[in-house]
Parts: sequence; structure tokens; C-alpha cells
Amino acid sequence: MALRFITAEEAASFVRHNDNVGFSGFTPAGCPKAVPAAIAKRAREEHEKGNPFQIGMFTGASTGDKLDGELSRAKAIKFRTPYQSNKDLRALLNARETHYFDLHLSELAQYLRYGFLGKVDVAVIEAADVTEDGEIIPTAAVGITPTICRLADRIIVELNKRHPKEIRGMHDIYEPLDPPFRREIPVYSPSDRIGVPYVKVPVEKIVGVVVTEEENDGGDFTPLDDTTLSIGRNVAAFLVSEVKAGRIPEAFPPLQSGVGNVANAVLGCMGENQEIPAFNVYTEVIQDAVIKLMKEGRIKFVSGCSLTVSNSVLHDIYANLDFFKDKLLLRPQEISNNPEIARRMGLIAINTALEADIFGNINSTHVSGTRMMNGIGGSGDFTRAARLSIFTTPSTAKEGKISAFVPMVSHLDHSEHSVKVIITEHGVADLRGQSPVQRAHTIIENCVHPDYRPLLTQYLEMGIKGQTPQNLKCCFAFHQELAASGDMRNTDWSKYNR
Ligand code: 0RQ
Repeated sequence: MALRFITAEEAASFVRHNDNVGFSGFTPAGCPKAVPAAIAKRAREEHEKGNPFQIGMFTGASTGDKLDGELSRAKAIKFRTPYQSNKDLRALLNARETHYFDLHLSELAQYLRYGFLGKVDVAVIEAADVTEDGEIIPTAAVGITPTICRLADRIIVELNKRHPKEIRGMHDIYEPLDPPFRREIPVYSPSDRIGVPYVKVPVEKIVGVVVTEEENDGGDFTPLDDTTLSIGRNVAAFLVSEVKAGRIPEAFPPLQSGVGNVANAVLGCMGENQEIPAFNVYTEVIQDAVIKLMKEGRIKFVSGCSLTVSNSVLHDIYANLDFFKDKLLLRPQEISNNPEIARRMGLIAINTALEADIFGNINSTHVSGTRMMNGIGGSGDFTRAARLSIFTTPSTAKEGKISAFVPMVSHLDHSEHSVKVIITEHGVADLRGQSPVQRAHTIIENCVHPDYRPLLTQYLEMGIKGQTPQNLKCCFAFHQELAASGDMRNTDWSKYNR
């Protein structure tokens, strides 16, 4: 069947008010761009006429500004899941104008298959190629593409000419069966291929193909500062000491690393540290540092869900496909983030905390317990299942006015039962096998900023009985003080302990 080439505006006419729309991509990588802009334009036009126009929106993770940003500014998003990092969308969520459901990324595809989130009406998919028999080659990410393509009534393909057709073979598309027919997912090492290199759809569901040449909204990384560099070096030194102690095998286990500047710095420092052998990566987001280390031979193979690299690095990969194709694989997030595989392979998982408490609980999502930052992303998929779950964070935020370490987290994403190690620019807190009070002392001594060590030590010495000495009158005093005076360092326990 011949494919129908249409404009972005025509494509947008296939999206109706109240439709649930699934978009390809994971981070800005792999997201459609022209069709979302046309949907946003349509929403604005309908709103001007006094008509409602909003969609429910599923994506792999966060997206670029051309997707979440455009649709947010057009007030076109009714419901959003599973992760976001766009400032305009964040403002809508926190104003409760858009309903946001924060979800473990590995779970979204099966949530959709189980019908937990309603129907998928339309799938909008960025592709490097599409054939007349319905084979779609994704671009720089896979995300939830196989599942939304299968479930959607209508598929719109955004054929992006910036991504060469020759990337066919870089993706491994596999969708598990649902219970009771599900079997083990047969990935035993990062390079195992278990699926096919394309997403196969009934071609009659493709209502149109829109040709574009738009670049990804590629964010370049900010240069490393002393804090991120120290965190990275502390992680690398800790992993070396674990190898020496025999707790990490010499054949280094695969590494998962979260997103952002700290994650990029950690990988860079691990690559520099020659005491760490060349290693494999089994992760969701593949960042610039991974590509550099692959070229240097420090990373042997990387399996991920998205190439979240700057545009110059992406073009470098495309220009050197012969080098990368047998060392790099992109999978659906249901597989890249699968806890079964993370547990089987014994991953070392490194993710970032927004806030931690002195007993080892982690808040990755909510500023002061109320305002959504980004979401839990894949951090929970890996943390609970990994062999070694590490959280990194700078010890303070906002020029020291906020301590990353508080008596009790103001929102809980990862509990003390899953968190094994916390690392800041000051050092490493190894929490394995420690009681709550031992953990608190370890964290205060090794990770907390010196400005906050006396305050948190005093908190422990308030004479509260029990296994975990939380003072329920003071446990949020840091947050209350921040709201009152703008600086947690002003906390006076006696003001709250009455
Ligand atoms: O504010 O942007 O105004 O400067 O939060 O903090 O230190 O720049 O760190 O960009 O790595 O983000 C946890 C949000 C960290 C991220 C989080 C302020 C701080 C700054 C950002 P500014 P940094 P990062 C992979 C795995 C959860 C999901 C996850 C994240 C801004 O890493 O979303 O790990 N993780 N997924 O000043 C108030 C505090 C603060 C604070 C920092 N305690 N209170 N503000 N900030 N700590 C991703 C995927 O799954 C796709």
C-alpha cells in the first residue's frame, strides 16, 4: 500500500479534542517536532473560537521544547505521564492545570496494554525510515513506540531526514507478552539482541507521513564545576575500593547512570580512572560522556533507550556508523529499564537525589514536598533491583541556603530499604548493613555540608527513643525555616521543639 505524504497541518487534523496521543521519543531524542507544533496551532485556533481542545499525552520520558513546551504554551495538555522536565509544563502541573501522573518508566507500556490509562487514539512517531509494508525505523530513541504503534487507531509518521536510513540495525524492538503468557526476557548481557530492528505496524493504520528535517532540541552540557567533578571522582574512587574489597567482580558489572550534568561527570571520571577496567553500560539515557568513552575504548558496549546527546555528538555517531553499530543498541524502555534484567545482570545504578534524609530515604521529585521538579523517571526501576544502588547529589542547593540532607524527606521516592550508598562532593556514605542511627552518623560525617553537620548532629541528640529517632515536631523544621527566612541554616530547634 502506498504511503500518503501529508503536511503537518493535515496530520494535526487527525487529532481530536480529548484524544489520548502517544508520542515517540525519550528526552528530546526521538520526539516528533513538526506535528506537535501543528497540534499546538490547532489548539490555539480552537481556543480562540471558544472551543475546547486538549489531549491526553503519553511519551517515553521528558521531551523537547518543541513537544512539551509548544503544547503547554497552547494549553493543549489535559493529562500527562510519565516524566517531564519542561519549565512551561512544570508550571502547569504545579498550578494543577494539567494532571500529571508520575510513573516508573519501565511500567508505562504495560500500563497502556493493561488499559489502566484509557485508549491510545493516535501515535505520532518520528522515524528515520518507513516502508510501504509498515516497517518503521525509529530515530535516536525507542521509548514506548512499539506499544503505542500497536495500540493506536491512527499512526502519524514524522519522517525526519536528519536521521539516516542506515541507522536500521541500531534498534532492538521487543515487546513482552502479558501475564499469564509472559516469559523471562532473555537479555543476559547488554549486547544481547532479542527482537527485530524495526517496529512493524499494519500499514493501513498509517494515516499520513510528514517529512521534516528538524534538529533535536539538543541541550549541551554545562562545563564541569568543582562540585560535580568531586562527586564524579568520589564515585569512581568508591567503585575502585569495592573492586579491591572483592564486592564488585573484576569483570565489572554493567553500569546504569541517570541523566544530567552530575551523571555525565560521574561517567567521565569513571572513564579517566584507569583502575576501573573497560566496562559495559546498560542504561536508559546515553549521554555525551558515554560516546567519548566508547571512542577511547573505555566503554565496550552500551545498551540504552535513547541517544540523549548534543546534536554535534549525534551527527558524529551518524558519520561513524561503522564504528558504533556493533557497540550500541537502543531498546524500548520496557526492556532498557526492566527490573528483572537489572536484578539479573547485577547492575551498578547511579541516580541523582533532590533531597535525602539522614536515615537514607530519597526524594527525587518534589521541591519542599509540594512542587514537582521532573518526576521519578527510571530511577526507581533501577534502584530497587540493582546490585549496588548509589545516589549522588551536591550537599547543598541555592548557594548553601538549602541542605540536600534533612531530618525527614519532604516526599519519598526511594526508601531506605533500596538505597545502598549516597555520595556528595564531600564523600561517600556506605549504608549497607547499618541501623538507622548508624546511617545517620555515616551520612552526617561523610556527605553533609559542614555548615549543617552541627544542626543535624543536634537533631540526633534530642533524646528521641526508638529504632529511628525522628522528632515529629522538628522533622520538617529545615523546610519550615526555608519558607520563613529563606535559609535552612537559620534553623533553631528550640523554636520548633515545643
Ligand atoms: O535549580 O535549575 O534553578 O539551578 O534543582 O538541580 O543540582 O542542577 O541537578 O539537573 O541533575 O537535577 C533530581 C532534579 C536533579 C534530576 C534532579 C535545584 C537546584 C537546581 C536542579 P536551578 P541540579 P540536576 C534518569 C533517572 C529524578 C529522576 C531520575 C531528576 C535544580 O536528576 O529529575 O533520577 N531526577 N531519573 O538548585 C530545592 C532542593 C534542591 C533544589 C536541587 N533540595 N530543594 N531545589 N535543587 N536540590 C532520567 C530519566 O529517567 C529520563
